[in-house]
Amino acid sequence: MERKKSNLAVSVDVTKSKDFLAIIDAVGPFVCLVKTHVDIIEDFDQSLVQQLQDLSIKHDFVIFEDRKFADIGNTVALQYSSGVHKIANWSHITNAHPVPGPSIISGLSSVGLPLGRGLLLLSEMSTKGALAVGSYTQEAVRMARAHRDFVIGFIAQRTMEGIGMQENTVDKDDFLTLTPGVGLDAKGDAMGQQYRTPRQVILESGCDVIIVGRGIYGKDPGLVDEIRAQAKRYMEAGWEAYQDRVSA
Ligand code: 5FU
Repeated sequence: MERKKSNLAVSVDVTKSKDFLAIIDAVGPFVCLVKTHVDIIEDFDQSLVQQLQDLSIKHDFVIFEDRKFADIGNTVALQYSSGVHKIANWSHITNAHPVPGPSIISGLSSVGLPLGRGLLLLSEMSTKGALAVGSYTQEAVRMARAHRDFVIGFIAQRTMEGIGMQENTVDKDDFLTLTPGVGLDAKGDAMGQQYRTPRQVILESGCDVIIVGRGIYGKDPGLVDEIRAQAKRYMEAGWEAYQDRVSA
């Protein structure tokens, strides 16, 4: 993030490999991270993974498969390592719902730790009526603190720093907060998504990384110049908000 002066992650939620790779190559210079949902790609094969890894090296970004694991330890270990997608082989970071309890972290770390991977826990969500609130969020943060070798942060709407801690605790968490539900032009979609601006997310809510999908590639995945311009716009907005936060 510091090297590229970018706290922008782009979520590339398209169904064709050709669009997927073209968008990533266009936004690559502006992002610290590319977030994927590989299970929506209709013509997925292992060569796509190779091309994604090549782009990650070319543009210097981290790959995050937004798999949202949510099952027992044994099952998530198999889902992470095996099947069609073999996520652990190529995704630097993945994420999990804390709903099954700490065993989901043990299951995933049995695969991911030896490969040097990292995990994000979903302690909150961006959607209207999300149930990940209150004591659920607090317990998610406790689970993360108990597994600092593998959990590197959260998907959340605000920083999780200090949540569930006794007052006056000096211990600093140093977890990352990556935040979806970010848009400069829209307030939401027809399916419950809610958007806030990079300034609200980074400066007011203390998050680290903005995750932007349709705000960047939304109009037409073929309009590469427009996608590049939007990526630059969000990168500048995100970084400016971060600089304002750290200098405040
Ligand atoms: F965990 C979450 C969440 O709380 N909200 C989200 O929107 C994940 N997401 C993902 O971020 C979602 O699956 C999409 O891939 C992306 C947001 O895309 P958008 O096009 O910017 O709405």
